Amino acid sequence: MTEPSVPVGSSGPAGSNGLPGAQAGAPRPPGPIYLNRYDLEFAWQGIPTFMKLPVCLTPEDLRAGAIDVAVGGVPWDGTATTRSGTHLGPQAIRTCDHLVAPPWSRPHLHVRVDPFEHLRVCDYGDAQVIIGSTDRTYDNARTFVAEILDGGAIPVILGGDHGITWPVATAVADAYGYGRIGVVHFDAHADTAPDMQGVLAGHGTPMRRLIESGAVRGRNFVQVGLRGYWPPPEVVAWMEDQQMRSHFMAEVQRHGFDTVLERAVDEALSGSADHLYISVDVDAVDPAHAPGTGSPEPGGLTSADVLRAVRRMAAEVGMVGMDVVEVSPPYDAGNQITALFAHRCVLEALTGTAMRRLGLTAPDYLDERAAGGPPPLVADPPAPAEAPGRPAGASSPSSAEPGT
Ligand SMILES: [Mn+2]
Repeated sequence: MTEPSVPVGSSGPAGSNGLPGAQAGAPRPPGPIYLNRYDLEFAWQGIPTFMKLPVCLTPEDLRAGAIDVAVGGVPWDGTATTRSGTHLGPQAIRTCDHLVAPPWSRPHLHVRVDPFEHLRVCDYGDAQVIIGSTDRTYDNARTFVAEILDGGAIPVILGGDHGITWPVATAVADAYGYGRIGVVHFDAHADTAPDMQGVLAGHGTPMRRLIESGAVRGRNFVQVGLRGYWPPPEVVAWMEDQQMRSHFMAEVQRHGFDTVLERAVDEALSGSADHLYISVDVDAVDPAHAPGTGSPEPGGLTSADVLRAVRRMAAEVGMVGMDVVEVSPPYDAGNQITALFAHRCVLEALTGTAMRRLGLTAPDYLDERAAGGPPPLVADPPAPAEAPGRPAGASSPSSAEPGT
C-alpha cells in the first residue's frame, strides 16, 4: 500500500501565521470532504475544487468514498523551454467553468449521459512541487498518482508542463505492468528529445524516458497531431527505430481525423498492451482553439476533434489514466479559452467512462436526438404511379379535386 502524503487524522504542518494546519484536531473518518457552503454553487464561487466536487486527501478517502475517478494537478513548469506559466494551469482549469456544479445536472447533450449520475468523482488536490528541483517534484508526482491508483480511482492529472507525463504515466505503468499500457498522445510535438542541454527530465523528453525505461513499448506509443519544425531528423529516426506510431497532421488532412483516430487506438492496444493511457497536450489543437500554451504551433487539430476523440476512447476501449497538460494561463485569451478546452477534455473523459459503464460502446455513439436522426439507408423512393390504396381505375392524383 502506498504511504499517504497526508495521513487521516494526522496533524498537518502549522501555518506560517501560527495557526494549526488544516488536519489538526480530532481524527476525522476517511471519506470525501464536501467543501461547498450551498447546494448550488458555480465553479467560480467558494472553494475552487474541480467542478466543486468533494476533496479526497488520502487513498483511504478514495476507498471510503468508492471514488471512480480522481482529478488532481501537478502545477510544475520548471522545464518549460519557451513560455512558462503552466504551473498555473491546474487552478485555471478548476475555476474556468461557468456552469453549475453537481449534483446539479450536467448531461452531455450529444450522448445524453450525465457522468456524475454514474461515477463518483473527486478532486485529489495537487502533487507537491519543490521549487527548483525537478527530480523531487517528479518523485512527488509519481507518488501522488500511485496514491490515487492505490485508492482504486482512475487518475486524471492536470498540468503543468508536459514533463510531468514521465512520472505520471510511469505510476500508471507501475500499477498495471510495464509494457501493459498503450499511450495515445495528442500533441504538436513528439517530446522525444534525448535530453535538454544534458538534462534528462524536461517537457521535451518525457516520451523518450517512458520508452527507454520500458514503462511503455515504443510500438504502443501513438502520437497524433505532430507538425511544425521539430524534432530534427535524428530524433525522428530514433522514433522510427522504436516503432513509435506517428500520425502527422498531413495524415489527418489526407485521410481524415476519424480514420487516424481508429488507427491510433488499434496501434496503442496491440500486442501486450491492454490498458489505454491518454495524454493531451493542448497544443495539439490549433492555437486558434488553444492560444494559452507554451509552445503554440499553427495548423493543428480542432478542439471539437480532440474532445470527441477523448470521449470515444474512454467509451469504446476505456482508459486507466489521463493527463491534460501545457495550459499556460498568462498566455490564454481573456475568456480562458484554453483552460476551458482542457476542462472539457476532462469532462469528455468522464462522460466516456460513464458511457462505458452503461454499455454505450458502439463506435462514435451518439444519441440520435442530438445527431439529427439516423442517415437514410436509401434515397427517397420515387413517387408511385398509383397512390397506395387507390382503387384500380380511380382518377389520377392530378385530376383529384382540390382539397382531397
Ligand atoms: Mn506540445
